Amino acid sequence: MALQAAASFLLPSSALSARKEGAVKDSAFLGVRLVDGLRLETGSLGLRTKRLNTSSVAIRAQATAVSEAPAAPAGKKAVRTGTAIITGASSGLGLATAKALSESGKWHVIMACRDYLKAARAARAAGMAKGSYTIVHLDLASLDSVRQFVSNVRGLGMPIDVVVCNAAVYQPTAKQPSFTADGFELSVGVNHLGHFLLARELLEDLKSSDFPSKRLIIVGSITGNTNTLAGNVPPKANLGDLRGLAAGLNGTASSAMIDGGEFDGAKAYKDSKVCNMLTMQEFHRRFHEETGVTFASLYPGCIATTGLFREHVPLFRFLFPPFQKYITKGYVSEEEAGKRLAQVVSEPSLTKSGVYWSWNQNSASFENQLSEEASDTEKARKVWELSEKLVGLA
Ligand code: NDP
Ligand code: PMR
Repeated sequence: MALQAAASFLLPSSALSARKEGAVKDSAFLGVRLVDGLRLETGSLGLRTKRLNTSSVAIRAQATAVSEAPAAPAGKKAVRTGTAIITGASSGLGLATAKALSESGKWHVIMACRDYLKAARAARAAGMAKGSYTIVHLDLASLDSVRQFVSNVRGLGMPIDVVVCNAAVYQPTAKQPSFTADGFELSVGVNHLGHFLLARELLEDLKSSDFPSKRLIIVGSITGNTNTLAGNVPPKANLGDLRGLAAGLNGTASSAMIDGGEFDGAKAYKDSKVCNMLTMQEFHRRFHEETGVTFASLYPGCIATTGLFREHVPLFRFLFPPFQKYITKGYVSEEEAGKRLAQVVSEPSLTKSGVYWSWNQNSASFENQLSEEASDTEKARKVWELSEKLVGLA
């Protein structure tokens, strides 16, 4: 009952009309299994110092030295400070994870953000120690920016031990698609294609890292998984036969949607999350053995208060947190979610590759099952090959 009452407030009107028209079966709501779901620091990192091109406005500086990792017990080899790149670290989950890692004293965080000033203010407001992070400009809505970022980060001369593809946009109320600089529909362009190029480029750097556990993490979500109640809230993720992706998602010569259908911002986001989870597994199959890199994805819980919902209607933003707290009980705070993602970055117990991590009500991590589509190996291969073409790698 409570779920049904909430549905009328929380569901997008398109979804409600779809229900009325019978396009969505009631069983989709009730008959499915509920699854719980940059001046540059050098010395203490043991880095070579490189002279940076000061004309580049893309790299900005944080001063002072990086805190040392705690001394290792006698007989054990000291582990150096790790370096983790986190995209979209200026708010929400990315910021909370950057804070958790920075506070551990064991990590230097490269905050890969599109808005330098916002990221700088956010890091300061979160109380992150000055020397524990570096902000480097990255706009995932531009493949040129992704390539420039890779070059700038390499210019820092730091090792790259962990990469977290976290940034995302969600446009549930958009009537028309918007596009990246390269002409891809924005949600899939930023959430998937920008990250795909970034991850492919940085794989070499991860491979050459001497860190005990190097990792590439791509944030997924329950809402892209149709084996869950949340994943059955319309519009449901569905990549179809990938005809829209194959045609370039440009909304003119082709559809802006991966499946070739009519534009729907909420579905585009969920489709992008399916691509994120498929990409993680394809990386695992192609590169885990050869590189020793751990590839992982996760659903951190419903962080109902983040900026992800900034484009949603005010009533949704008002009701969503209490709905998730008291009705679905899927809510987690930004702080808790940040600790979860920080575990996937650094916990020795979460070294297994190819895993989609979730947490139970006691906040214990477990290996979760992906939906049929999000674990379809043939689809993963096709998404990989089409994405390669779109970002200019094939
Ligand atoms: P936020 O909106 O708080 O964070 C998103 C981040 O992505 C922001 O830092 C934003 O930058 C950045 N970003 C957006 N567009 C670009 C771009 N073009 N280039 C670079 N950075 C960009 O949302 P969340 O913290 O909730 O989302 C983080 C991740 O968690 C996403 O992958 C999301 O799918 C996932 N997730 C979230 C859930 C939730 O309940 N909130 C649940 C499951 C998964 P800026 O600050 O400049 O806007
Ligand atoms: Mg959902 C256990 C049930 C559950 C969980 C864990 C989520 C998570 N949601 C659940 C159930 C429901 N939601 C139900 C029953 C409804 C109908 C009332 C519902 C509705 C709903 C809407 C309209 N939920 C939403 C929306 C959004 O716009 C959010 C979204 O899809 O963003 C893409 C969302 C979410 N619900 C979640 C989570 C984690 C989200 C947002 C984030 C995401 O996947 O990144």
